[in-house]
Amino acid sequence: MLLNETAEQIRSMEIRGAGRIARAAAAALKDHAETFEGSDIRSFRHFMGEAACTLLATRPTAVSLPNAVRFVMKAMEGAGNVPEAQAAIRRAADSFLLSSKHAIEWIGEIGARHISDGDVVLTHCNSEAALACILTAHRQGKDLEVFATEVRPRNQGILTIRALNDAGVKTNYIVDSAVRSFINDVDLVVTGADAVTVNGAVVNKIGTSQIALAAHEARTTMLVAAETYKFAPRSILGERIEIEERQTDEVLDPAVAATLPHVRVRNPAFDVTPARYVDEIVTEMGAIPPTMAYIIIRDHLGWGIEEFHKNFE
Ligand code: RUB
Repeated sequence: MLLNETAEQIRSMEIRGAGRIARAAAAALKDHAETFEGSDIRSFRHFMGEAACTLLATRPTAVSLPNAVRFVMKAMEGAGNVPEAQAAIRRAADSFLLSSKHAIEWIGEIGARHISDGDVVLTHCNSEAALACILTAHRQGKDLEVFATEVRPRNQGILTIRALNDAGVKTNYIVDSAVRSFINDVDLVVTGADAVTVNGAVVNKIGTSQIALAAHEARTTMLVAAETYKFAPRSILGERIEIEERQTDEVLDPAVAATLPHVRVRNPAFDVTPARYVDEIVTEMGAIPPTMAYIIIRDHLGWGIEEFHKNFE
């Protein structure tokens, strides 16, 4: 697929969810590299650099996107000519796609161990990683019941209930505001993440922080399922995660909005759940307390402060 098409599909949310966005970007860079005609390595680097910028400009919040782009682009650093650089990009993209697939499988296995026979699990939005935990537990023969939220305004909950229904999981579909009414019937909340910052805060679909708060009040366990490439390296410099604010017509019909001149519609797509409301983050490296985020960023992703010093020099 052409790079611009992938970028448009991410922008329009035809491709959505942090993991899928990252994989689509890695695959797009790989395909794009093959379309280069010429033999000048500097032109090739420029060609790929522009592609990377196009992908990075699609949606601002999911850190999996810059992490995937950086992983693929970094691979060509040592290449001396175009065929070498193309091969390096191909290898890096394939390796990212494979490790992302394995990460989801591992998260499913580890997350499923947190789910017991007879448990009631609540999930929010449509997260591959969170669903992997639930569906793995279901495949292991555990008798589960799920509460899945609607996820206003884009209704990603429909994707979730379809996946659960197709797998034969007993599921309750509720509006977002009904979470607190049902939280005492729930044993475990499992959501995904778009980003995890160095202080263990989790950025995920709008509404996640309210759910975490309700879970905390009810002493219900809150798990976040997230591949390590959702962890935000630049948060160790104090850089904030930008919360995407989407078009207002997703929330209110423009014809109605036009009759309400004093009303401003707000539509943030994500929110931040502080680490203290998250019991564990289930990654492919194991389930960790959110306060261990720095270790993942430094030791696993390889981003100590030294990495930034290089760029300051
Ligand atoms: C998707 C969303 C998901 C995370 C994790 O938001 O918030 O919970 O991206 O998903 P949107 P996954 O629909 O706006 O992209 O586990 O699939 O990466």
